[in-house]
Amino acid sequence: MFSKILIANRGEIACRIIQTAHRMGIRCVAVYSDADANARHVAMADEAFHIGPAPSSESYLKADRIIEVAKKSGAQAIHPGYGFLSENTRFAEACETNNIVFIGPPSSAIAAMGSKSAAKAIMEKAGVPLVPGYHGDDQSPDTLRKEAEQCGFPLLLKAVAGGGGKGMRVVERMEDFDDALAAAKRESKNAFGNPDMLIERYLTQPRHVEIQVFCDRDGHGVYLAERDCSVQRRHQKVLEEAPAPGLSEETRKAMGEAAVKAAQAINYVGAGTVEFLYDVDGSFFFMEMNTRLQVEHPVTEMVTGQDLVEWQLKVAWGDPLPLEQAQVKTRGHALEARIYAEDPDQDFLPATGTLRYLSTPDENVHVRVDTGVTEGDEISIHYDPMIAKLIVWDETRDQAINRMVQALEHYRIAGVKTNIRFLHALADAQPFREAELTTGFIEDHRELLFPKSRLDLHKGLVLAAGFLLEQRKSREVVSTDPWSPFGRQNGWRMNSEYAQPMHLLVGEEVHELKILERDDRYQVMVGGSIYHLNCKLDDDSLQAVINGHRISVHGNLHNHQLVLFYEGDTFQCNVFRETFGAEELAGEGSLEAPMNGAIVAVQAKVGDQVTAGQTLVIMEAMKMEHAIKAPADGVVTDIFYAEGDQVSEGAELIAIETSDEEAA
Ligand code: MV4
Repeated sequence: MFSKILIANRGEIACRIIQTAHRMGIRCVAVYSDADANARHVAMADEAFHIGPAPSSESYLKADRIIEVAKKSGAQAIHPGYGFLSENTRFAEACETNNIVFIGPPSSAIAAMGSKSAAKAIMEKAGVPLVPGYHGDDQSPDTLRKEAEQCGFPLLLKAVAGGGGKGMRVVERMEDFDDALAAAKRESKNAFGNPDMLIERYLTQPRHVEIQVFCDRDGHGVYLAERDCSVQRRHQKVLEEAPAPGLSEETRKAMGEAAVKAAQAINYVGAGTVEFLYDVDGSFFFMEMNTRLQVEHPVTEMVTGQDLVEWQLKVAWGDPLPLEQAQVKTRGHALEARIYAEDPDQDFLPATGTLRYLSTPDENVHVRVDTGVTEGDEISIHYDPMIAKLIVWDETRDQAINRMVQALEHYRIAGVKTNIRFLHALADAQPFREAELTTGFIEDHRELLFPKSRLDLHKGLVLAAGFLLEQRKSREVVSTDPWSPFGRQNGWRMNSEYAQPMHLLVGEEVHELKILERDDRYQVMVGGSIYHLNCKLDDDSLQAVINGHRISVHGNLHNHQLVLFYEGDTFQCNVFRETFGAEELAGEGSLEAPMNGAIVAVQAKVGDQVTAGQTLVIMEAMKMEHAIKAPADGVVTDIFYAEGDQVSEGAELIAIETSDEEAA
């Protein structure tokens, strides 16, 4: 077996590969860009080499540099993961030329699947079912028109050079054909540099069912069941599962055997995926073959009990396949949800930022988390916005769905927008439970997938108040005399009729709460209602009883922004500074901007002697003003911004030399 391999990738897949390699006693070399110097995959590897700036075109796609690192480090093989160089024939060839094993298929197999029409011709010859249509070289409009007539309508024009749904066009009637053809050719020429088209009968309600195949160097092939990846958004998979619900044993076998034939037809070696369109009547048709390990491979691992990365390493080393077809068994049901940094409410716009709070569900036989990030990491614009894959397993699909819903509720992220709430709604949606799996699922069920908040406004505000009050209490015990009922600051007294006001900003609106505390219970008045609140905070976990209903939430307070996590949903608010005393909120005493915002006023000049607590700069963010105050007596030595400037969270606004420093 290899003793040292290089992983030419980053993020969760690099971590995933390192994990198996280490379990097998193989040393791992990582590569990283400027943006990933402190990334998890670098920390996990035995050694790591810097390969360039953050953009992948200057780092993870630099084939020559990566091969150089492999040689320098003595790695015997390169695992490309998925994406980046995984399906790059020249890279696979370059590995071969440099006597480094490419952990993937021969470059010829990658090349064979590069053109849709060539792939279809190979599959036709191998006896793999194809969607009826035309995939010939003759691209004259007359021939295409004739073929269209023969194919029937509706039909689909697909770019020969396309992939992932790009360059496709549905044509409903012959009258529309010429215009559609011209437009599709133009588009494909622009997008792929190749205007050639193929014609297929258009299946209106297909499912995406794919077979995991494996071949060894002796030409033996097996299939490891199938995955249903029908739930997609703009050709991005969202939820995947294994096995495909409702697939008969006969179809599974026929599809599996067709997939192995497809792989063998191109002398495949290693892990591959053959994608099929699966029609309502149980028929299936070859769509394309992916010549790499796929993102969604864990669901196959969960139902087969096999480690596909281990299989890849063994096959690349030249070992025979670990199992024969008859030994491949599946058990139970697995689901995978892709957790993305994106905003479902803004048409899934990719989100960036710092994962300032990250708490994941416990892993066990039912729950697996594949991720490449840890708390404090940055989700940047440079790479795919996937934060993690959440994979669950149970004996039945219905139980697996329950596991997924529960695990999503235990996945808590603050600092970056995510699709967790959307995934929760999706997994929990009745049509999904009923396995109504079509490629149009998300479009067809929008009303179910963007539900209203699971916490109504008042409950959210009351819980927020409870969290803030309890957190403050837990901090005060340390700093003040716990025996004195009047030892607390800000005019807050226990056992009095004095109602503490609190102002919380939700969206654009400020809500005033009035809070009475008596015998460790609270009465919270908000919007004319009174809530009886009893709560206990343990670290970030709040157990609250509101009017006799016990609810548990988790919370994270950062720079006045409070996020509560409840049943896969979040409730967010901003805490007005005057709600609490000056010392109590994080960031106080710092001369950094507590959040992104604008400078409203600068109230000091360089050289000014200032005293502790004196306001130096006023910022505005999210409709609130924030005073940046001197943490101690001192002299202003520098001012970095002026009135009207926009500043980012964490930016240093002003520098002072404190009297202490002078003395020292
Ligand atoms: C199709 C089809 C219907 N009929 N081909 C989309 C991606 C590309 N690889 C193939 N795709 C499709 N090909 C015929 N003849 C519908 C799709 C399709 C689709 C397929 C799988 C998963 C999601 C999809 C979403 C839209 C369209």
